[in-house]
Amino acid sequence: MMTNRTENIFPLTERNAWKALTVHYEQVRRLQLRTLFADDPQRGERMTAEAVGLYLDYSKNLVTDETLTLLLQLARECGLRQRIEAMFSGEKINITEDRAVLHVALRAPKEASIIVDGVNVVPQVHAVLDKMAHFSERVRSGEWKGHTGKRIRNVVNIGIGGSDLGPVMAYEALKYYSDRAMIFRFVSNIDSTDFTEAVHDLDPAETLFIVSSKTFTTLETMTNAHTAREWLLAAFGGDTQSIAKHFVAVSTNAEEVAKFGIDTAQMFEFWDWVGGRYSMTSAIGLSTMLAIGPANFRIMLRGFHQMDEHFRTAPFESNLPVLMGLLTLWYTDFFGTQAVAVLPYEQYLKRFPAYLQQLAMESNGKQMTLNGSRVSYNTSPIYWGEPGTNGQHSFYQLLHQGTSLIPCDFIAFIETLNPLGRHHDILLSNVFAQAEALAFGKTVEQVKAEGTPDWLVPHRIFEGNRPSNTILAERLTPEALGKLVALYEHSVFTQGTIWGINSFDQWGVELGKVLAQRIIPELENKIEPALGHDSSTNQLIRRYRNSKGT
Ligand code: G6Q
Repeated sequence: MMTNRTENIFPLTERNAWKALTVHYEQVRRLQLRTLFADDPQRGERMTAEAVGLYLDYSKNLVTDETLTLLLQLARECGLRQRIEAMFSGEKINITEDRAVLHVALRAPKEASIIVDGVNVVPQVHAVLDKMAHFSERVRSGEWKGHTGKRIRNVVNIGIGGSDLGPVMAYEALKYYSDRAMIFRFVSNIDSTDFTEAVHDLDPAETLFIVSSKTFTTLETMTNAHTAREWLLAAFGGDTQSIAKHFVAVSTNAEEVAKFGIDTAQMFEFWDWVGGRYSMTSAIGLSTMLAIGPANFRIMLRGFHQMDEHFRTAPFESNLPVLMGLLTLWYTDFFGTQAVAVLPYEQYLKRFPAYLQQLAMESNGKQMTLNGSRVSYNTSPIYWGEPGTNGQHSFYQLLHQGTSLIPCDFIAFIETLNPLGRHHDILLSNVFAQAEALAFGKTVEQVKAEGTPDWLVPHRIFEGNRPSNTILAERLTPEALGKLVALYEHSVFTQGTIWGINSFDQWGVELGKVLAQRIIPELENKIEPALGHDSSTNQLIRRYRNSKGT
């Protein structure tokens, strides 16, 4: 039985730095970026930080040196340093699930030692990585054959949430490095369209399914996995021998894997101290490894590890995840902003915002502190975005002239992987221009000077003063992707630590799942069920039953 593990956290709003920030906010809230830049010509060079090959320009934020000093003081008062150590050393900081939080162990070098419940987990991590590498090589080389002797050309990952978003994002992000002779698909949704479309043009004899599920009990994943099993068996006249050649599992639950009919020798293991949304560097990354090969996968892990070490050891003043986390907190809690736009100017990162949605919002979308009392301040903002320049032609209107203040993270790479004429210069000129336009806008005088008629002037003003970070890296490599993901993981950790919440549970997704289980038989029963929901839910159920003619 779990003991009472609430933690005694000193109230955030009682911290000296928080109180000082409250006063300070009143003094600086009307500051203009135009003035800040005019008063300090070095600002754009000074307010930058660079580590492990990532360059962060945070000068276009609504902060002064004093703001940063107070935010950094807040991080110290909240014990961020100790919390980082607690995470890295395997303490059970996920108190509501009584678990360690050790995604950093997944990318630790072989010689490292991280102890959980008296056991060094690093050798286990490397043993699974080796097993994944061996398997990936066999599939990629064609040595691993399907049931009829054909080589595997298609890989379908079946998983959802943390067992899907990381693999999809990483596959898209690293497509340039992937084996183009192979097809990768990702099935997550319980909506049958997802599975149907994913396999409609695939030959079962050439298709490998990876059933990725930490628990191996998730309704969507198990339903899709059973459908996949039927699809395969239908192609092979019901011969269950075929399953061994076409199904592997990634899970922590060997018992359920065996029950499903997958030999546990074909199971790639991970552990309860890996949270779903932090699992892309575990065996959940098997599809990534199959796509880009074991060597590139290890390079990606190296990138993660470099950022992990930076986060753990760099002084907070120059610590990229700490700075980004604190800036997000500054806007969320003092300016009352509710969103962060993540805008990668890199087509391969098109699923990165979706990945961050889960990472940030499932981690910090909480209202209870670690000691079980309700917070009196805002926690996670909404993370969202689209790759540039597409977003510019749709929602950027609101970023520039809307009534909401939305801090933006621009992400760009100096070199493109696909040089084509002037494309990359134009792309990069756009990212720099957007950050400039948001920060400095366009004044009445400027608009008038263009000869704009008076009545049109108000519509064409850009008030500016809209904050952004710009993150620049050299080139989108597996290593750079690792650094970028770890940057956000640790920024989210920084925010959650200061808010005093548990960033590693997700009880908020439970209620809907339970209610759906109750409704399923009410939709399927041949006999009209007695419905005990509210009148709206009852009516929706009746309407569906009547229409489908149950
Ligand atoms: C992530 C969440 C959640 C989880 C899915 C899939 O942090 O825990 O998104 O990854 O619910 O769970 P399984 O891997 O157990 O199927």
